[in-house]
Amino acid sequence: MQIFFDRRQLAHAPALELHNGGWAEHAEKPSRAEIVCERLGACETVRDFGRSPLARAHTADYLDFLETAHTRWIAAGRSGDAVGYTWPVVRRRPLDLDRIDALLGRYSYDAGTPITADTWEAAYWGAQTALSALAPLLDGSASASFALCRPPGHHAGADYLGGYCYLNNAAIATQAARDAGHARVAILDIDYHHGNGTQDIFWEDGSVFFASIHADPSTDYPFFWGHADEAGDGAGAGATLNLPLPRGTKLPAYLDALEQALAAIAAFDPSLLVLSFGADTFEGDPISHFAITRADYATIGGRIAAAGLPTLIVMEGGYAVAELGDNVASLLDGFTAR
Ligand code: SP5
Ligand code: ZN
Repeated sequence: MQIFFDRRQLAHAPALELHNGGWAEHAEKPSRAEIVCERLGACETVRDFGRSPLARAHTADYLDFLETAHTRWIAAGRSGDAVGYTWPVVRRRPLDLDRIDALLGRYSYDAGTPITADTWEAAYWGAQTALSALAPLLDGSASASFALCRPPGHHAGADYLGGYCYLNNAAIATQAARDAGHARVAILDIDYHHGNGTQDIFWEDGSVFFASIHADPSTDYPFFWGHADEAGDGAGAGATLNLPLPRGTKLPAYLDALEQALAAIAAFDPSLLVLSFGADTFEGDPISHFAITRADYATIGGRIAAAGLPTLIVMEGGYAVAELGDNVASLLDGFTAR
């Protein structure tokens, strides 16, 4: 399988995140991507597709904010990472505010996702990594590819960051595939956390099926999305499928949900699958609570490959850094062996 990675993604290294009422060491470290890259070996060169495919999944004002936020933070006399502390409650009226703190609140939904001096550059090349990995699927020269994206993307919406995510790599690639002629694309999100940003971006889009298997948001982040009754709206009604699972979930119950998701995807009849893959379902993940083993990832990869669809695999979460390389390799090996 072709692996795509760009080292410019490593520069993003936020120091702290707000966790349980205090500032804690940030879980989304550059070493995550480094260790996977080392484990997988040679990587393909990433191409620059420019800003326009990013603007097909995100609003222009959000992209401008993300690119300039840290400069504005420094201009306001601050140091370190830019992070918000005031948020407009849902449905608060739109205001044309200029203060950096107001903008940070307007374009985010949590305090776990700081903007550093290098965030734009890293996130930009993360999105280009996903687009570069999509290219061989679009021209038919490959049937599967892996985009080693960092920072992750699935929590980022059209006009907001959160959950360690800034640009939604999977959504950007999905929309690019739609624009290249794929009439129906399915996204399967198997990160431990619900992919709220991806769901929001395609919520009213009937040409993209979004299926997610994740920890029940009654107990786990991001709480406000991912409940079983969320199914899309308008033209997208029925094109979103949420399969929340309880903490402690092991492989058998996980595979039941996976078969359900794959059956719904098969019924949608897409010509391309985008897999948002988080290895934070791992039994040893420091911030998550499922019990998936390294060997289980090969089984999961094999079941997904059995769908028989051209597949773009996009890296999302996974915070057991020492085991991350082996867990990713296991999923990719299981996928390829099928
Ligand atoms: C892409 C992804 O997996 N994002 C996950 C975001 C989860 N954020 C909430 C969990 C807070 C855990 N904080 C742990 C700090 C440890 N130093
Ligand atoms: Zn996650």
